[in-house]
Amino acid sequence: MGHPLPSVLAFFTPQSGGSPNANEINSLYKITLFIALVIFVLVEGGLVYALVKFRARKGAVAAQIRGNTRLEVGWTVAAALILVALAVITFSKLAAIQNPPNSGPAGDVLAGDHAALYASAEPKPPPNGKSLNITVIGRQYIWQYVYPGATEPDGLGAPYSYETMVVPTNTTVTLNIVSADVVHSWWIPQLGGKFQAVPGYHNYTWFKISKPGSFRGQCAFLCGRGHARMIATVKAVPPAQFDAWLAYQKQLIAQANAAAHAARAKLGSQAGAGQVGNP
Ligand SMILES: [Cu+2]
Repeated sequence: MGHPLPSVLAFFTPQSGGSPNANEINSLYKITLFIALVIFVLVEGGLVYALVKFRARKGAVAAQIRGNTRLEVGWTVAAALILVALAVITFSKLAAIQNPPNSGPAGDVLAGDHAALYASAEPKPPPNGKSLNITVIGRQYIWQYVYPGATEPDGLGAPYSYETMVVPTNTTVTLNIVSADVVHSWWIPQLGGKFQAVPGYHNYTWFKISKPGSFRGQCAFLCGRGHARMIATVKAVPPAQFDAWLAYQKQLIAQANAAAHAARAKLGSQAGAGQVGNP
């Protein structure tokens, strides 16, 4: 970071660098910012020039000009052309922002076939239909992530984690964002745009991280007293490490469930002061 310009520019532009969609949003923002800057300098430059050149002088009489058809048509057409150019550039970038690409060749094997899940037109699967699909559940006041690997037909028994989402590198990760209570907003700035978690609705987005690393974010929608604590981290690790982590997570959940089951059984068999017998 020798040159000061990149850091100044980074201050005024969206965060990116974690995922292709975030990078496309960033470059689109920079193109628009650059065009707007050129127009700003031209307009303000003309204004300052006129202020200085035609400032009030003793005895000077201002010229009275009524209309100039060529000038008026000129700036209307020029403004329209700039808008058309911006629209064309935006639409040409939109596909790369919205549509997830395929996983890389070194992607995770757990990136399964989700074609069946995408019967509705809304969520966009990668071209080959394979992605690691994670359900993001917003709840007051913590993010929960449910990974593939349900052991029961109703979707129960799947491994999950809180606050930190672990994902494999080189793998297209699609997110199904839902809420268990009120509206929350999922946002990891370096991985792309914001998506709201709305009770009763599903929102979909994706990211693909090439190198191991951590990306921090926070709930971006005031959701109650604990909103400020509702942080989120996406941690990308090599696929083999992810598989090992997921297996360990499954084991921890199974152990905790077994312990809870045993404690419940023990409580049920005890007759003590706290025991209330059925009449
Ligand atoms: Cu919140």
